[in-house]
Amino acid sequence: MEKTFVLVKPDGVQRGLIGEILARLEKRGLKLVAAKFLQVPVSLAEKHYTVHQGKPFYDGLIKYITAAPVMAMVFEGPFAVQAVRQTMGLTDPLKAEPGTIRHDFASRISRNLTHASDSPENAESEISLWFDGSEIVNWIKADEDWVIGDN
Ligand code: FUP
Repeated sequence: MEKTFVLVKPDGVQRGLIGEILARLEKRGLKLVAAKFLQVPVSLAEKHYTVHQGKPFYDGLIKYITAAPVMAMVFEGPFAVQAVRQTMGLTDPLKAEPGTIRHDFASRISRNLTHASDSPENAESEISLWFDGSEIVNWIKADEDWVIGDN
């Protein structure tokens, strides 16, 4: 089953939106398989955002993501990467569709509340960057067949 990495960024934590964001993903039928609350060290932030190194917004991005605690999570489900990205909405909240988290709670790209992996390959590398294998919990959710079952 596909896994994806999700961060509630410092603005989401400071604004008390961890529960709201988690609830939307849970209600969508995604299964939480790992979670931790942490203050991100600069070294981890730099590894996570290595593709953006050298871009004009890079220094500000590192400052933002390390400024206050984040909630890091792994969700699992069929097409989890696509499903989570859809629930988050486009990176720029002004372009995100109504009903998405970024549309409903944000208005600036620099304070867009969440991160979610953009491909299954990046999900795998982000999950192993942020979590030890032993922190991923393999469990069966009671309603699984009714939410994601095949016919
Ligand atoms: P996403 O895949 O949605 O995490 O978005 P990107 O990897 O394109 O960008 C990562 C983060 O950089 C965004 F969440 C916000 C920030 N960013 C800016 O601040 N300005 C930009 O022009 C692009 C991205």
